[in-house]
Amino acid sequence: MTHRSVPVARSRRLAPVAVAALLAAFVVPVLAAEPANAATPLRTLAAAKNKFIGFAAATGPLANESAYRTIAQTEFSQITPENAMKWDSTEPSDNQYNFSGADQIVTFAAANNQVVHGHTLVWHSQTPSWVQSLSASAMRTAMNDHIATVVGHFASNPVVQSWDVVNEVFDENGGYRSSFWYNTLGSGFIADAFRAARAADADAKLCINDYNVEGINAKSTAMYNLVNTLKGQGVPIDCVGLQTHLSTQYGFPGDMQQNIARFAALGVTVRITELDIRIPTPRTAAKDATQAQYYTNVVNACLAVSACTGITIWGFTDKYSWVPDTFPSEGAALIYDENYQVKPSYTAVNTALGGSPNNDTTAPSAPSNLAASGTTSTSTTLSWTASTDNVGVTGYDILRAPGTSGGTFAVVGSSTTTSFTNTGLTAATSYRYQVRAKDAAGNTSAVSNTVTVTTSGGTGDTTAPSAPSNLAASGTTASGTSLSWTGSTDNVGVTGYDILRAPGTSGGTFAVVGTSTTTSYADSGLSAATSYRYQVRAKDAAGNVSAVSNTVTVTTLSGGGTGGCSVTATVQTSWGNGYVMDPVTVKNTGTSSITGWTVTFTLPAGHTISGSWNGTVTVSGQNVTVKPVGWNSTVAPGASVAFGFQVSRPNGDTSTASGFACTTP
Ligand code: G2I
Repeated sequence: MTHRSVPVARSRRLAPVAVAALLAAFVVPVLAAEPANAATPLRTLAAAKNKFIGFAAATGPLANESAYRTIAQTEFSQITPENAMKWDSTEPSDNQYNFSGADQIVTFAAANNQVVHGHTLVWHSQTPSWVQSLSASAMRTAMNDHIATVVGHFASNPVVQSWDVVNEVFDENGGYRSSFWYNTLGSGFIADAFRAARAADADAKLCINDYNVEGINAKSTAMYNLVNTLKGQGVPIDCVGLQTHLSTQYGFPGDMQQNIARFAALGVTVRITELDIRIPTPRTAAKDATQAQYYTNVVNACLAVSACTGITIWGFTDKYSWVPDTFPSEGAALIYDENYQVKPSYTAVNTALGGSPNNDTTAPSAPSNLAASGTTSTSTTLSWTASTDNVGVTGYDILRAPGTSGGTFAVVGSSTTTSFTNTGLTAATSYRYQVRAKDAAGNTSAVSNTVTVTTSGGTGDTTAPSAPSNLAASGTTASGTSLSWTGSTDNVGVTGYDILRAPGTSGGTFAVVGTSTTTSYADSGLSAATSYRYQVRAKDAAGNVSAVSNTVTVTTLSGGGTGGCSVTATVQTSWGNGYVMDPVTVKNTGTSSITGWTVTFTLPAGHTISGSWNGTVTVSGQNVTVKPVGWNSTVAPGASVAFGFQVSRPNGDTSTASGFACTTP
């Protein structure tokens, strides 16, 4: 059977559904025609745009959780096995194949009219050690056998339509990754793998897949050049996968659409293969909004180029995501939360695909079990059981009325979690609280039960806060340092911290040098190349003072020397009408740390910058100025940081940017 038969089979299966929907429109009274849940499934919207929308499936929840299965089949038209088709799953020992997880996913997809993208045949990760230590000829044989058997297992199944043949073969600078594949077989393993996959399945679409290749940069340009070369050599390569593991802290790759378009111009299709957008946890409404905008941008970039065939989200629920395991303080990268409730990022994807989930008029359920705890003379902490909603709860209003009866409830705060601490209360006073939920469309729920709180007397407290702990220093310069610590707890609430400092590494006296109402403090005006010791202690409203924290010793950097910098620019790769300069290395040539640097250079006439990374670029005529992006601003004496950029130039012009100079503030 060929893969081409699938769209035919699918449209045959869909036809009766469309007819039923049409009939329903005639028999249902007009006012009730719009269902309460106005969110059209993503797969319906994507199909209307001629794109697939998929997710990476984990075998455990797919087998065991009905909430997971329901979303998987309702919202998505495509599945990529997150781990089940990797080498360590399919061939853990030489010639011992196991397709249990892979078959489970393909069976689920077939039952739900979905297609499967195989991931991944040749990768340096999740490949058993027996493969990694083979000789060159044995490794080549093992690779060809593996591809023939795994691709062959699904070749006659129309559900499995495409494969990631090679995965992550480049390093960040656009060189080949120094993997055991490359180190043993040279770069020829890539073409060999594609030929073996084509031999095993004449119809499957064969892809190369990588991360950090969403925008135009040195790595995506290397991928572009390789695809171009392979096509020229007649190697069977059909598609490029942009993994798209983004983080809101690094900015959105604004040239993503342009990058997709340049691959399309090579005659390959492009897939967004592993989309997730992580944020620093915990979630807030503002971070959710930024993330939603990134999801919108990715969908729009794919919609804008017809050769972009669709988008696979790497999971769909924050309950199962690789992100927190790899980036411990980041996560919440997906479009459903841990409780399978849609997030603003879901609404963003749905809207970008042409849906109108915000036409929703269904209010969330009322929050329940509102309770107060930890009440002091000035504050109380509320918690409640979450509401549910058809398009997702976006937050809660907290309402308060004075006294134990009468008066009016007014909003005193909001929360995106199911708890809230209300501060600034008056001692020995009663208040009533309620909460209500809101959804993305602005619908508001009924209020929860009412809870009455009476603050404590506010006098006579003699309990000191606990001592602050984990005091640590960071970002030390020649004249300053930043302290942070774990907060204290207290029966009536911590009001602030004293910061104490003693001279030298021992002896002397600790004296208060500042105060903070947060758990951090920046000390400045220090002497260069000098040691200091710090401690912090907590205070409460009644004036009780805690024991001091641990002591941290800080030695400032040597100063008084000269700060200075040099710049060295390298042409990494060039082609007929463009080139990449990377790395452009900025070195601190002075004897003290520098904060900030400015590189200037000149572009020949007709040259324009088409992409850059790790630098903030401003262009005036042919004069270019580059400053740090933030993290690469401070450079220690003798150390270096680097940035890179890509230039478009007239065909046949072989000149490159020149006149590089570096200055420090
Ligand atoms: O790292 C993110 C992705 C980058 N591109 C290639 C993808 O294949 C990769 O996916 C992740 C999976 O999301 C993780 O689930 O690949 C990881 C492995 O490199 C997967 O993690 C593995 C854990 O490392 C194993 O300990 C665990 O047994 O998942 C396995 C199954 O849960």
